Amino acid sequence: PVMEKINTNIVTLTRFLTEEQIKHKEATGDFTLLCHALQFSFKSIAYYIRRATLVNLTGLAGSSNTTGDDQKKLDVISNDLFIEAMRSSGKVALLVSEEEENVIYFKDAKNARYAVACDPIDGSSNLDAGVSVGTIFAVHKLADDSTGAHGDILKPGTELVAAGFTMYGASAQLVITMKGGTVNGFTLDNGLGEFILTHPDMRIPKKRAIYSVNEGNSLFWEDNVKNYFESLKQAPEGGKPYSARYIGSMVADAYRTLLYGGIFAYPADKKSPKGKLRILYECAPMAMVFENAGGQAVDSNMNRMLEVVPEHIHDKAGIFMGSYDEVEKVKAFHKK
Ligand code: AHM
Ligand code: MG
Repeated sequence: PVMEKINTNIVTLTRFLTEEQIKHKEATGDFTLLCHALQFSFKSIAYYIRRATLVNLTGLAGSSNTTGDDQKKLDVISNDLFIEAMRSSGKVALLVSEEEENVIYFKDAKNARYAVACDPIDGSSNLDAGVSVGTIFAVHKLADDSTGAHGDILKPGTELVAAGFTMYGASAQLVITMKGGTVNGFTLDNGLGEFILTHPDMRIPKKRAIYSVNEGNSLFWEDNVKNYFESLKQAPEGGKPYSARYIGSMVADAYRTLLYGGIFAYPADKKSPKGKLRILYECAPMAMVFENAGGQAVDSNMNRMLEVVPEHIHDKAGIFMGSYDEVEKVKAFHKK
């Protein structure tokens, strides 16, 4: 009989984090603990999303179910789960969430050295249709003399110590990168309850004929943006024009772009002169992932996305990110 070959030497996220910590002699273990708290929040959000339709979690918060209990929309639950995980880790001094107007300060976390920004459920307009959504996160270190202040999070992406995102799709995927490091992809094995390293050292293909943008906004695009996307639809001699792929969840469009290559964009336009996506917990962490995987990310002014500094925590930017060569093409069109 043919026996299934079982890999007994799997690298779980827990093992990966432990090995990373050992590599850094100066590490105190605080960052590892913070990552464990992140890991737990991803697992629990993934769990609730899987059960969403079954336990009546879809729909709007604030409405009541048949027994009169308040229903909690997944957005709210995920935000609460994330905040609680960060608070209870004791390692986070402050948190910015897309779902919270103001910065949350964890005053009880006395020796906390980190500041975190997150979008607990990105792509939530897709939730009720069961289309992939995910969590985006970005981790900064506090300034040496700081106990946690606004300025610890209003920093450029170049200062990030770690960033990444999850995508809750056919399986839950986690993509994570650390400062100056590689990009690693994990898949949640539901049976084991562990994230398994399935995509070590992810590298984005140098180019690929796929573009991902909400073309419904093209009426409002500036000419250079229009011209760039129009150029992708011109078939070269004997060749094919680009394929269009747009899910409308940044995490899912980004994950595909990371694996297959191509371009993802949400440009600033005449209707939204500052773009739609948020710098701290959407643009910067994605830019860090894409750069560390060998790709590029720029804003609508063609500035390196990681160097953009927000003035306010929920500030937005236009974004183009993807394969190295594709972003070069975008830049060339903006010089014309
Ligand atoms: P959200 O954080 O409220 O879910 O909004 C962000 C989402 C991104 O995931 C996605 O790239 C974009 O909004 C889609 O916007 P649009 O529907 O305008 O194409
Ligand atoms: Mg979002």
